[in-house]
Amino acid sequence: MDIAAIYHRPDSEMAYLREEDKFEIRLKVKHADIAQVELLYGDPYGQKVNEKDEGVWEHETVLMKRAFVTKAHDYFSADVKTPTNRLQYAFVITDTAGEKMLYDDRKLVPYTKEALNELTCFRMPYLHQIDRIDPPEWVKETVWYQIFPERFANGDQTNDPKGTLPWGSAEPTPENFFGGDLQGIIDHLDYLQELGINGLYLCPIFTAHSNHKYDTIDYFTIDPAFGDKKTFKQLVDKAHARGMKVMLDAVFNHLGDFSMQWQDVITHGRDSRFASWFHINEFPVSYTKTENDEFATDLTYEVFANTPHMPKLNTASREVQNYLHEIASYWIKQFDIDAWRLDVANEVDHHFWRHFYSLTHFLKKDFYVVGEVWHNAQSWLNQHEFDAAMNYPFTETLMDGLVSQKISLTDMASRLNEQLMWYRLPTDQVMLNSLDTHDTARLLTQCQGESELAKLALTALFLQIGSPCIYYGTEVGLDGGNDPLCRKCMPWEKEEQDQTMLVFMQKLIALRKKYHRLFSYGSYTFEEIDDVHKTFCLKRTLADKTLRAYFNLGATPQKLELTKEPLLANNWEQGHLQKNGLALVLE
Ligand code: ARE
Ligand code: CA
Repeated sequence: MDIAAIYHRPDSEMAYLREEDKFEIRLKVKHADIAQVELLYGDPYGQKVNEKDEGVWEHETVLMKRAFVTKAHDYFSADVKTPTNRLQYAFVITDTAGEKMLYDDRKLVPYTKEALNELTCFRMPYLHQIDRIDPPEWVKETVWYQIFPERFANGDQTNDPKGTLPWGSAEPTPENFFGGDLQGIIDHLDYLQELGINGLYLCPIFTAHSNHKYDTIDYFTIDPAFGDKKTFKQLVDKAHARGMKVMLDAVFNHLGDFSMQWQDVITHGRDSRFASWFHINEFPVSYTKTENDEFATDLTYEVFANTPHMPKLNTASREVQNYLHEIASYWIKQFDIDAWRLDVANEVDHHFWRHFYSLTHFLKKDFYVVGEVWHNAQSWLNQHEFDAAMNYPFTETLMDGLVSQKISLTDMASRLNEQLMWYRLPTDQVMLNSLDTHDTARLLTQCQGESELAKLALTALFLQIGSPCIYYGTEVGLDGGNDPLCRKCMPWEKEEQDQTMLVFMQKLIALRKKYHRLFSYGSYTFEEIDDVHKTFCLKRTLADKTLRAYFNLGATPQKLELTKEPLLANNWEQGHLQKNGLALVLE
């Protein structure tokens, strides 16, 4: 037995209240090393089984199931119910050679009667419902649509900024404007409803200098180029009337340099009443320009990345906290928004987010907070700071396996399983899963223009545990390279749209919404991975429903006998999956 690989940690994603009365325990071991794991569990105040106070304390025993497998590790899991809310437990581990060990809070030792009598169990002293990670249920049924407001639709030419270009008339640049606005979104809510969308994720809409609005000037007003509060109220009300939730983008890591606060710092230096709002190392604030406007050197103050236009906010300052709390509350109380996406969330302090989380959830119990974190987000998701994260590790793993194919399908499966083990299941179920966003090259461009391949990747996205998010235009075959080229104007002329892709997306979204419980709660298993022919099957099972998705990313047609007509298919003919073939079957 590889004892170095045996790992458990209480009060984490390895031991947590998954539902009110279901406690999940996980154990991590070396892949294929362990034959079985028995979990001993019971009430820490349970009695010894005989009056001489010897022998084992009274406990239950359950066989753990091998829930997830990666190249390096297997994860065993079991659900336990305890009559009291107090819990202690230990593991009896038998490896494939029959070696039997006892693993508890203090030690990993050979299994003997004496060792059993000397158990010092792992403890979950008291299970409090208020501590349970319990994200909003509605997110599990949501299919998100991410909108970059400047480029979705120009519904009101009277608010177009100076120099606005005709819609779609030029490649997007960091500077140009095409007049997109909130009215344009309102005008296309029917289109989005027909697509099946029930969650709108808007990139920033507050007054700011740039076309992306991440350089905020005033968080309390809608950017005049996007409209006004009346239009925004209309948008939210009409979206809600259609059963669509609305998520806004909270840019709290930094302010824009045209903001009143930063202008005051430039004018008054250290005497500014806002000097403590920022991270200023030296007065007067200054920097050295380079040929790239986003990249300054010799900055005397901290910024986002290297851009002098985004001075970093000091969120440890009580004044800044009150200011940002007021903003967060304002848009919930006055406009009834349903969620905040947190920009550069990983660079703002935990103290601030913990208070932000309790404030937003105090105002709206089923509010959804998702942090932009491009890496493992355990330290924010392991406690009440965010409900979820933008799941870029998932994005990059799926794209590396299915699109660039720079990793094998076996490696992709292994990494996806590992990532599901990073968090509690309720957190996995509400992760914001995308294939592309306004910060990455578009899916179709990453697929080298192969819409058939894009469909396979989108199907895998929708099969995943977690809330799928489509970046605007994906459904009609919009392409585009890295930022800013991934922010083209949405094509609204039918002849500019890939109608086959649109029909496929409508079917895929409908399928996701129809079987949302299976996609959220069903088991998740990769079957028949063949790295040579580049085929695999992903199985989702819940109760008596099993959904199997067969993929063929290879060039050679693969024979596939199906007992039923597929719910969704692509390049599947006469019992063969052609190149970029897909068949999704419900058994
Ligand atoms: C400009 C340039 C970009 C350049 C960027 C960063 O145009 O080419 O990559 O600067 O130097 C907004 C605008 C961007 C603008 C930026 C700065 O939308 O067009 O980009 O302001 O002026 C990291 C952060 C992540 C951040 C991305 C951009 O971790 O939080 O960089 N994303 C948010 C928003 C952006 C927004 C900002 C932050 C600023 O979503 O739209 O940018 O408010 C790796 C790393 C990630 C890194 C990622 C992308 O994967 O792991 O940490 O994200 O690359 O660079
Ligand atoms: Ca406009």
